[in-house]
Amino acid sequence: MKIFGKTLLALSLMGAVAAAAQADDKVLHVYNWSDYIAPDTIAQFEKESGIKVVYDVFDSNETLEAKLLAGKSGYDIVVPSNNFLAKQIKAGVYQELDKSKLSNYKNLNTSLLKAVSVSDPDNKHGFPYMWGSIGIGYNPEKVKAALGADAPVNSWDLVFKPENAAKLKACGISFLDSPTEMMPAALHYLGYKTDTQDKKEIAAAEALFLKVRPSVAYFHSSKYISDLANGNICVAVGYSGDVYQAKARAAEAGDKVKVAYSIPKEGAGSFYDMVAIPKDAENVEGAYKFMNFLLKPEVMAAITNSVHFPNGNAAATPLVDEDIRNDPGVYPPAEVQAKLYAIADQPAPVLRELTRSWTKIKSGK
Ligand code: N2P
Repeated sequence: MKIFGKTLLALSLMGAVAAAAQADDKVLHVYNWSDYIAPDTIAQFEKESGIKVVYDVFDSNETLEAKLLAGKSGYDIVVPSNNFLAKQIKAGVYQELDKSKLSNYKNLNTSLLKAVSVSDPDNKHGFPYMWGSIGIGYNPEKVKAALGADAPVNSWDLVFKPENAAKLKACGISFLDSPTEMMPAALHYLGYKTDTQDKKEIAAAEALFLKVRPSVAYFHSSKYISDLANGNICVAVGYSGDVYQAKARAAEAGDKVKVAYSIPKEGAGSFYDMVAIPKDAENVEGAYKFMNFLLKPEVMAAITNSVHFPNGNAAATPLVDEDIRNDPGVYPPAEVQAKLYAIADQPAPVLRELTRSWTKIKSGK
């Protein structure tokens, strides 16, 4: 009887465990960049798959990385930029993709896959979601009022010349809060390699930032979208699509505020954001279903139409709105692409140096 009782208990425990496992299979935890998906993408996936998505957002690689390296992030799908993916692969964060589960993988842009394979040989751990440039979002009227009709909106001089920054201070300048993306902009402006490991060159970039620091209103990697749209700031160093989203929001709000985007003539940074599955993901099957869903051309085209970033899906391009597809700020032509530099995967000591500088710059001392 006792044995029978124990067996019953064991059986009911097994039942509970099985039910919990089943419940987990019905929930997918996704961690993506903010303002990086169409309004109905998740609802569509939930309807199609019967899987409930818990969708969280971040606005910097540094935030995502802190969660991943701490372990047990709880996420099944994450979207690091490729330079961060590279070091996270080395840290053992990701599982290898079983591409036989991704029937839509063939839709990806093969030259982009090749380009990002520098961070992930043979594209074993992730595929490109969206990419873009890190340029200058601005309010043409306010910038003209501050600096005149010849304001260098197509040059990094706009924010890196202290006299220009000082004149823009009153209408508001914002910078991304990311050493790995902002320090290369200053290094490039100074004529150094963006992946330099030279302490003196990094110190020169730091000094350049410190000179314009008194004119910078804030460092933040997503707030500038609404601030550009409502005229609270006049210049933001930001991600291409985010500036275009600000422009679209301003237009929707009655077109009183104008927003424009420029890829400075000296060149600018580019980023490639990758979809990957952490090793400790709980719903791996769901993650593959979500990935395969994202690989559908119509799904990716709808996301690009909403967030204004080019995607990694070649088959989606003809489905992207013509005015977005033909906008050189969103899809840079070859001669502009040639001037973009990819943000490099720097060794840990250099990253520490960049982060130290960045903390100093932000505190303004
Ligand atoms: C989305 C910004 C993503 C681009 N708002 C930076 N990787």
